[in-house]
Amino acid sequence: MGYVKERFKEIADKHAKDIKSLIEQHGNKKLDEVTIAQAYQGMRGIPGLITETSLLDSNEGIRFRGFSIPELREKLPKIQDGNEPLPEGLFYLMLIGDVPNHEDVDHISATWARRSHVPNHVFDVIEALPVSAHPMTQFCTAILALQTESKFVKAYSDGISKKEYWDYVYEDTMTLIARLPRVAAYIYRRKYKAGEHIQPDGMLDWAANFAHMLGYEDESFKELMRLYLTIHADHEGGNVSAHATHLVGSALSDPYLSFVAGMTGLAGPLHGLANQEVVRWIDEMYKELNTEDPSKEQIAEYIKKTLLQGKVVPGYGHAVLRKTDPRFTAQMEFAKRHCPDDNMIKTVWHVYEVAPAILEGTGKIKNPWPNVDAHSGALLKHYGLVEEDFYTVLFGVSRALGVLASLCWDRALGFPIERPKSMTTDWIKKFIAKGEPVA
Ligand code: HAX
Repeated sequence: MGYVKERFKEIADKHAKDIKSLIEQHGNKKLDEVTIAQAYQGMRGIPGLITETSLLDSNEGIRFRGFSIPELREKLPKIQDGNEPLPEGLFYLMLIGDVPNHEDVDHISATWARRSHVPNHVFDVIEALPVSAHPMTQFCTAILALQTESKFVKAYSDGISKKEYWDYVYEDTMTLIARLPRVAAYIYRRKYKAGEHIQPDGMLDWAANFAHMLGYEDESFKELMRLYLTIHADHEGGNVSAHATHLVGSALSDPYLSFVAGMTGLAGPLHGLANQEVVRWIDEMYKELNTEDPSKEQIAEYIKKTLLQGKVVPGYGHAVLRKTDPRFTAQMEFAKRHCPDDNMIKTVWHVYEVAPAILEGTGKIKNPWPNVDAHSGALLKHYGLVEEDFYTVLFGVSRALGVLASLCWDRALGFPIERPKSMTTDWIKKFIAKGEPVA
């Protein structure tokens, strides 16, 4: 057993004991009341999930194990002379709860490099799809094909004890994360680079190797990938990709099956597909206005037109956040340092100057500020990764870190199958009439 795994087990056992006594002493204490509106409107704000890896504050944004994104950029290990955190370090932090040192990060990097070999049948499965299939469809299919390697499935059918579930979920997690960049890069090169694939470079860190396999050797693009794969990793437990992974995992579906559920959710335009939609929206604006340098007035008119057409302005709004997403700000800072003169990036900043007031003016949009997806596409375009259909796959590779670290915790803590109560509208009406729950 690697020492990170041993450390995880030790911490998880202690935490499980804490939770047991917490439930014994305070299990009947109420967290909140649920309203009828919440039941109908996407369960907003109902505190009903435990996710240890990160916590979202509606004003401050995400904190991973208590650390904000600016703090992570400062504290997590970097490569020599690098400025951006290594995603391996964030994974360690989410799993163990402490900031890792260089040795911890090297240990994870080496484990992932060692396990990164993707079996041939996975490529065959991808090849069986038409090249025109959306990259997220290819990605999800490939994850299912990888599932033949699940150690959890084998151990479960061999009849392991409940106490051992975490062990095999951990093993599957490490192998799956190790293989995702290879699979994602394969899909990219297949779809957009005539199938000219690039072999992995085992000397590089996880993010840099991913950039290399995609075909981007620019050092600052590798830095962008380290930042990108860190900041997209987790956003507490209620978002669609995290919640879906957790829910499916609660049925003891293995990490591959659980993660693919998260990814099919991430592929929705109100969630992870928004990064693709932002770039398309800007491109359409350029085309319609016949300029790639629209004024703020022109952008404002275009936003109003989008709203009048009954469409969403992609990259703006959030179910929980009520201020500018710090993940947007981190990308803006990166762009200011590396590519402040890029045209589309300047448009993103101009949209940021005018959109919030217009969105707020509608009186119904609860958060008029940009989310993570408002910025990422323009940065990727700057480095030549112009194929926006692929952006959600990048998001998915990153999201694996958070949702799979959480899945390890779910099994280590012995969380049961998830099964909230649902009602019919008829039940709700009877409840309103009687003022108390009805049979
Ligand atoms: N443009 C236009 N209308 C918007 C809007 C936007 N950016 N954001 C919210 N609204 C609308 C909603 O559609 C809703 O309209 P109806 O009452 O007519 O149905 C109303 O404002 C109230 O919505 P809300 O309570 O403010 O927002 P929700 O919690 O329901 O939805 C969303 C949150 C992120 C889905 C929403 O803001 C949205 O659709 N944004 C655009 C798509 C986007 O950027 N998604 C990515 C979010 C971040 C993420 O998960 N990344 O992966």
